[in-house]
Amino acid sequence: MVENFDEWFHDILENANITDSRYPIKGMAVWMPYGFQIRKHSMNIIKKLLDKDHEEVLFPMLVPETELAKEGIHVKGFEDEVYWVTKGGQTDLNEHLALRPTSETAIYPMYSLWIRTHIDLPIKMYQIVNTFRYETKHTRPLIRVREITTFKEAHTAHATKDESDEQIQDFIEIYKEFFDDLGLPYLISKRPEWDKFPGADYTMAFDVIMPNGKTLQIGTIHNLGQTFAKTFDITFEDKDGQHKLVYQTCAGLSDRVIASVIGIHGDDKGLRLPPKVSPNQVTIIPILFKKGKEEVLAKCAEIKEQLEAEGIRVNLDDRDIRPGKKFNDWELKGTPIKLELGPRDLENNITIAMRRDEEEKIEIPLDDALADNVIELLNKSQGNLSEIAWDFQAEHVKFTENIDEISELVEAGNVVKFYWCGDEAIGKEIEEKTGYDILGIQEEISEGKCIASDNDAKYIALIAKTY
Ligand code: PR8
Repeated sequence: MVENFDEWFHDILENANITDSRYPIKGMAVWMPYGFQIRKHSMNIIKKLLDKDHEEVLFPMLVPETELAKEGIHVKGFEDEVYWVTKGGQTDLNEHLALRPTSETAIYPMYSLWIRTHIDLPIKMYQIVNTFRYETKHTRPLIRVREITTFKEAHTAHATKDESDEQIQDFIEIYKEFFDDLGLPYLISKRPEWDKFPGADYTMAFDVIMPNGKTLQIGTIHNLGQTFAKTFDITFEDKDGQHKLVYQTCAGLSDRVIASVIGIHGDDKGLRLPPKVSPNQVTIIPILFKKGKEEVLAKCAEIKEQLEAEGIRVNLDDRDIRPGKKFNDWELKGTPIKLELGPRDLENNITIAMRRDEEEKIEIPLDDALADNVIELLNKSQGNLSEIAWDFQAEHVKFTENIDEISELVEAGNVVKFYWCGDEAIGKEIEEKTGYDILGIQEEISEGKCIASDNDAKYIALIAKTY
């Protein structure tokens, strides 16, 4: 799998019924039923987290050209990626309409109307929508798509810069919690100046290391300062009667999150889904013989009911096919726990539980404690997947003080930590010399020398091969 991760990833999407990429537009795929369920459960987790202090809204998908063009730096960053609607039926439109590549230019003109005084602040809104980016880099299902089907974008406005910086920290905490629920490890860094979001003062990013050693940016949080406030005239009357510009932030996640759940937890047999996002947390597989068939099936149905009553998502696979085939199917689809029940188990009043993340089989009594026992196994499975993934990350982040060593380390599948002075020209030189991307700054330091100059080091930075 590690040797040929891209092929593994491509095959699993099809075999596990996640997406179908045969839709006849490049970079746009169909969410298949099983994939759709994973998407739904992960979306529900982030919604719940955001709902605590953000309001969900829904803006139109089309943005007038005049609005999109208003913010110079922003539009420059996206101009090559915008799809345009230029006709309504046979009629050429007077004003071209952009399919949102992201929604700053749709939302902020409305913020300008809504925000009047300090009482209206802060504003914290989010929407989950599809966005469109005519990506020129190699497209890959879920990872780099042209229709981002599940773009979770949050947009906030504040009275002070401090509040906007605090909001960045809040988003970091929310995203951590979200990724923790998916068992995903992450590297957080402040993107270098040349790689920040178009129009942002600074960008904080979450990256994961995929099994092939390439990093994938799975979430970004941007402090927009007052750039958009100036462009869209978003002002408020403060307590002192003065009219001031707001400070803004935005943050976004996409289908890439699902790609990393699939890639990071998967193994040679297929998916290994964390219980919190798995469509079925438990799959019951009856072992049927002619004799006692009805009894076994009836017991399986009873178990299903018993577990569902405790809020567990259960699937009873009563298809008329060999049990071996069912085991393989659910191994491929990554159900966290399989419960096997045959006539002899029924006699002994037990079921055999198999965790997808471990080989061992466990006997569980079919009694009142069944649901509790299953929940305990689900929790262990969730924790174990997360631990394995964090261990993998820890083993694949290496430090060096020698620039010539970077290539060897990255080619061996690592992300490399190094001392950097923070100078943009030196940073770009490092990228050019190594052929990799500086992900960003992880922490500030006050000792050591820059890896590529005589300057004192100011930061520990990360460099990697990126998707
Ligand atoms: C913003 N505005 O837009 P961002 N395919 C899959 N995932 C993608 C793609 C793509 N083509 N492009 C980006 N992403 C801000 C924040 C509103 C919300 C994912 O930020 O351009 C990446 O994981 O950084 C990225 O971190 C996230 O969307 C947000 O996109």
